[in-house]
Amino acid sequence: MNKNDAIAFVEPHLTKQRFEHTLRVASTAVSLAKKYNVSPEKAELASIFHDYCKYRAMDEMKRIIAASNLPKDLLLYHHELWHGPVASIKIEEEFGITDHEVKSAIYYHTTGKANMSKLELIVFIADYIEPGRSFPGLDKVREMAQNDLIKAGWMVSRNTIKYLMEKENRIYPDTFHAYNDLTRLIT
Ligand code: DGI
Ligand code: FE
Ligand code: FE
Ligand code: FE
Repeated sequence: MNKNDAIAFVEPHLTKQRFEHTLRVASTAVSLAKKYNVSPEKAELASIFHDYCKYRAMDEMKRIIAASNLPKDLLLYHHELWHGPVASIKIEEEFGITDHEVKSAIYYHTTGKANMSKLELIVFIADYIEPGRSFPGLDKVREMAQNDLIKAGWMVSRNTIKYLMEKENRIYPDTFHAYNDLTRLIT
């Protein structure tokens, strides 16, 4: 699928702000992809669709999780964790996107996971550092993303867990698996 078609499919499902976030994630991911020898086309496609299901009704997402081979334990955690896995299913059903690397980068963009590919890391990081985001410590992650993809991914993972613990939120196992695996790789 080409970029313009993908954008046209996604835009009506998002708010203006979320759509603009999506375009910024895509350009951030493409530039990281070029830097780290990953397919820029795959990085762009995954980024354009990463938040495709962000605003689906909770009932619809629940139904898709129940009826597909997605892990049922997702339903025991916050619904914010559902939109990536659900999008990975929907884009194949609706648009025939079967590329496993692209689908997986979309699937895991919120939590990460153990053994992330470069493409998965790029979408995970680009979602966090795109130029519209601002929070303390972000510039350090932006700088690291230019030097070391693994270390930058580790920083995203660590910051996310710190933030969730500060808010006393529950943390999905894949979120910890990402952190543990990346910590192993950087030490
Ligand atoms: O969709 P975006 O806002 O662009 O970003 P995202 O999909 O990466 O993250 C959405 C939210 O999910 C973000 O506030 C962090 C949160 N999150 C990530 N891992 C976990 C989590 N929330 C809970 N409750 N548990 C997690 O393990
Ligand atoms: Fe998201
Ligand atoms: Fe994210
Ligand atoms: Fe996003």
